[in-house]
Amino acid sequence: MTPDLFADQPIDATTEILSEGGVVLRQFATAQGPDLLSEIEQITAAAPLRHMKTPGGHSMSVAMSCCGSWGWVTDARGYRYQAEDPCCGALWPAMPSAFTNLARSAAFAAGYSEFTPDSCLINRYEPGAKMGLHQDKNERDLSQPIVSVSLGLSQVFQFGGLTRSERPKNIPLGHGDVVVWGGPSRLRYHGVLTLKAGAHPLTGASRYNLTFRCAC
Ligand code: MD3
Ligand code: FE
Repeated sequence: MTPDLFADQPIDATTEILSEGGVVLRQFATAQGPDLLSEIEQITAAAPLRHMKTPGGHSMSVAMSCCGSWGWVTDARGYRYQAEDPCCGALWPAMPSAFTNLARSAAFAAGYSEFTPDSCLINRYEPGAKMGLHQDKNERDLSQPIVSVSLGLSQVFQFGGLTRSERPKNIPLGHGDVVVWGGPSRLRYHGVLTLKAGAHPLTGASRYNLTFRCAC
């Protein structure tokens, strides 16, 4: 059976296959929303959300922080993972066990056993923030998937192909939706459209996205 034949077809109440290796687990994290938010608050008290600069000198509209052994950073020197938060030189906060367990169980539900992320990037979008089409390829082991968890306001995710020129599909991601990207989908271009203003009972005017990675 070719998953592509069933693209966009729900295979049960909460699982959608987007592509070979791309699986949406709708509402998989909804029940854990309040716990995840309180972990985010603790992490960002130590490692504040900040608008990093791209190598080209532009300030990103999404505010970012990280936890785990490795954090993703961008500045004039380029994109990379590093063990210290550049804001102050301290190690990034540890990955909470609630994060690790959620990422592992989502990966398992999508067919990847033993997923052990060493990095979690925390993205916070406020109205007007977006992320242009890009590939995630700074990770050492591309055989490992990326697990993404959306919290708060819905935002339209763009799911492209293996080349920048392939026109992306638009997929709304709402509170608690989890997406697992591995196999042939691991290097697909992707981005998110501009967040529209709204009010979410848990996150207010924001959307958070957690991406769990095996970085190093
Ligand atoms: C598809 N974040 O942090 S999550 C990122 O909503 C990033 O914050 C977006 O792209 C966000 O790098 C999208 C969904 C996602 C994450 C990683 C992927 C989709 C992916 C890696 C490969 C293919
Ligand atoms: Fe990405």
